[in-house]
Amino acid sequence: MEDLKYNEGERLAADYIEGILLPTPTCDLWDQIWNFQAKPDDLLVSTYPKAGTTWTQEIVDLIQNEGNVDHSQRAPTHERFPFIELIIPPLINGLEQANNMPSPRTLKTHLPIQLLPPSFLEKNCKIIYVARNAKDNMVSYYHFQRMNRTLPHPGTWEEYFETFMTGKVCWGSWYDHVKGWWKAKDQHNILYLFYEDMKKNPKHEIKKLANFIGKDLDDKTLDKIVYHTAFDVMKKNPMANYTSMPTEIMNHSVSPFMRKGTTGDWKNHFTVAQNEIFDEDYKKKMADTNLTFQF
Ligand code: PPS
Repeated sequence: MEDLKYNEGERLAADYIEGILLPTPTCDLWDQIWNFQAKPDDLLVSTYPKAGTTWTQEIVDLIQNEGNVDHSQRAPTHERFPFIELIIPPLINGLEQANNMPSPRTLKTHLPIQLLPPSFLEKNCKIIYVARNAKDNMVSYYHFQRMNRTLPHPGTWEEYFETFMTGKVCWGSWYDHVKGWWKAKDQHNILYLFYEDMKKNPKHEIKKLANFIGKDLDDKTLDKIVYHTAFDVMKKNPMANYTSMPTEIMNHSVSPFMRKGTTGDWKNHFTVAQNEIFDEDYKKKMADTNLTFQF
């Protein structure tokens, strides 16, 4: 495998596309990404980074396979589901992967709704959006930026707390992302789910996903999917835990991709003062939506 085009200790740079920070190689191919041609039978898993994408992808794969666990072992997550705007030269080109994949395709994106390639909505593709409460999402993203060299270094937790709240992270503001997709869900073919609901009642949410995908699964298959997509099982699954990524990209010894997989870990990171500042700011930023979260 060729070396990444940056040196030990360095990170990929990031730039802005319409005010949204994205890794520079993604910005460099932006015209091609924007003009991506979705097909009517594409299924898209869309999330803000660290909201439960990988978990949802594994569930979706097992629903599509009707619980065939061996089939879900055919390749690592990032090969089974092209991540359309992920460009890490020369290792990964999600756009090419998607274009070369036979239909029906299941794709991944973290793009905010306004940057979604228009063909997805024009072709009325089914889209699954998963949202996670901002505090846990922030904590998870912080640890991910520590271990992932294709994203900017997060700095200290105190610094990151500000960076996240001001939306100066890759893929932009959490607040705008979840609100934008929430607004879009009523006009398009979008199933909007929550990480916290999936944690509380996985079988119920898996059933919702199966219905949306158009699969009628029996109870035994649903139970099998619940088991194989539980955090502890996925953490040990080399095809789902991102350990197959080159260490130049993800260094699991800094922080594992499958880190905690819980709701409420923010309480181990936020100080009382930070929590007050956060809540105050959150109220203002979320005043214009009826979207609510469980913390
Ligand atoms: S990414 O890089 O944006 O695709 O990351 P993403 O998959 O969205 O989010 C990673 C977080 O999801 C947790 N995770 C899970 N939680 C519960 N159950 C299962 N099966 C599961 N699989 C992954 C993962 O641990 C990350 O959250 P944190 O809080 O960091 O542990």
